[in-house]
Amino acid sequence: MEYEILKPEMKDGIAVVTISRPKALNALNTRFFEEMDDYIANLKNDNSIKVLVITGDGKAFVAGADIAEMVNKNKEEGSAFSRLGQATFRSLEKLSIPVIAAINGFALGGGLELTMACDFRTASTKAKFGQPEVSLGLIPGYAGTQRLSRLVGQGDALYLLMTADMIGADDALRIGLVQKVFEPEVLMEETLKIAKSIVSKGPKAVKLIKQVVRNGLAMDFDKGSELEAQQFGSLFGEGNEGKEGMSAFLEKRKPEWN
Ligand code: DAK
Repeated sequence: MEYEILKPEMKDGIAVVTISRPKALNALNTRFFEEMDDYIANLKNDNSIKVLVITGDGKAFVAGADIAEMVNKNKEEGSAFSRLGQATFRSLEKLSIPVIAAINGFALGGGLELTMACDFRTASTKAKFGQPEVSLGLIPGYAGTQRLSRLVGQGDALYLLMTADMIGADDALRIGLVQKVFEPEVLMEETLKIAKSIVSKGPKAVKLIKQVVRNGLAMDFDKGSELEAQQFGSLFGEGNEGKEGMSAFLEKRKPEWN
């Protein structure tokens, strides 16, 4: 599929996809979701990619779902748009590799929800965050109510959702909405350093971390711990990643991952 909105790049096991529709502050429209579905499907078949970074072009990461496209939809069309977006966000979240949002500017509404479907977030000091849906007489529709409250806790989530206030990168860092903040000119460079550091780690272990943390959160503590124990064990034994990593440490050499 030819992309009009996505700008994909790949280097050294890291895929970077830039959302580029700057005239509408990269607002999410049907075309975006179709392209993203295609992009995710291709990534799933590409074992050379170990980490995905998503960023935005211009002054926004994504300023929300496309209000101009949504405004004239009837109920059926609104539901179809909703299902399309929800499915895309779920398949992004279910990718086995780590996904990092590098938030260069506005991350509002559906844009903030997109970052929350990623595994963690880095941000420029110029980034702005908010869930302004209530200003439009809406509520978030891409699981923003669920993911935000799980990420930052009930009080900060309800504050952001009820007031529609926009917060800056420092506040986002303080409440745990983003994990690192960088000056705008080094955001990508620093984010790629983090991605490279992950690429150097045991690839199976990295994928298991994602699987155990994400699946474990949907379980009670004991079941989650049992899942951890099972997957911990799967890394042991001849030919397995844990064996290689621990042997390399003891032999004072770099591990050679398969
Ligand atoms: N959609 C469409 N166009 C947008 C847009 C958006 N979300 N945000 C900005 N634009 C367009 C503006 O209309 C403007 O277009 P022109 O007038 O130049 O043609 C252009 O981008 C530049 O924007 P501004 O001129 O407004 O730029 P400023 O720097 O002055 O302001 C701003 C930046 C981000 C503060 C402002 O643009 C703004 O407030 N934008 C709207 C932000 C917003 O409300 N976002 C949330 C959208 S609602 C659901 C699923 C999802 C959702 C709901 C339900 N279901 C599954 C049920 C999600 C809803 C949303 O995300």
